[in-house]
Amino acid sequence: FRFSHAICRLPAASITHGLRAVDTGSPDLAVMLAHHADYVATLRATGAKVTVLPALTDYPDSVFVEDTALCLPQGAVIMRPGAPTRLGEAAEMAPHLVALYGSVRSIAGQASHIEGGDILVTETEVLVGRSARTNAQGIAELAGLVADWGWPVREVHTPPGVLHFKTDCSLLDGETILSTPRLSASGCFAGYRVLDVPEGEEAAANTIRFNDLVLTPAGFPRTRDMLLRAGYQVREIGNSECAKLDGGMSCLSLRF
Ligand code: CIR
Repeated sequence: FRFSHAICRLPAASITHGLRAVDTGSPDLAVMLAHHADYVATLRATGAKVTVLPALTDYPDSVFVEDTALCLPQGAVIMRPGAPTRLGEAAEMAPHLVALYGSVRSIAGQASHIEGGDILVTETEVLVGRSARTNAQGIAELAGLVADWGWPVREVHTPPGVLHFKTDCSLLDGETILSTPRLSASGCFAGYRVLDVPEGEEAAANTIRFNDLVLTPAGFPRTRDMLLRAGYQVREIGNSECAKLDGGMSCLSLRF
């Protein structure tokens, strides 16, 4: 959870065509841009260098950069998104990661699909949730690519009907995970300290610990108060527009 860099991408006007499980209305670009600027400023306030890439009109969901790559201290792995409309976003990200890391590895198997939103990196392991976007082949290929960097990969399950594994959980520090009760009940976090978000605030489970701060979506006061009581420094960021597209705090950046 200590990072020196982040990469974000501005949302494009085509964001109104972004993927969503349930249509709850069109996202408002101006409001999303204001939330995005607040998000970027908050990451920068921790001292990190934050690169903001230009909008990509051809890819409505490209503001959700997290799904395009996995960034580890030793190197980056370019993903193969399972959503056909998002496949091309990975290649758009690759040169930026090559510039920062020197080289990158890539998920290349035609049958392999994996999105960064399904991957939670703790201090000791990489957890990958199988989901509608991430399959066994993608997970197996990732495991092979990061083994010589010393990272064990453990396959877990994304709850049914939930977009990504990390829609329902986040790392708060070296040993603590914030989770929805429906995910933690699966037992996948045995050995970690787990804080469950209160019932009715499931959407607050997608937070990020970024250096000294925990960025949470605004509008979930019981989760905020629980985190404050646990001693975390919390910053609430507006997420109303990204939420219409099933996006949250983690989706908006690559962190390394
Ligand atoms: C999608 O369905 O792919 C986007 N509308 C939302 C992606 C959210 N990304 C993430 O959770 N990492």
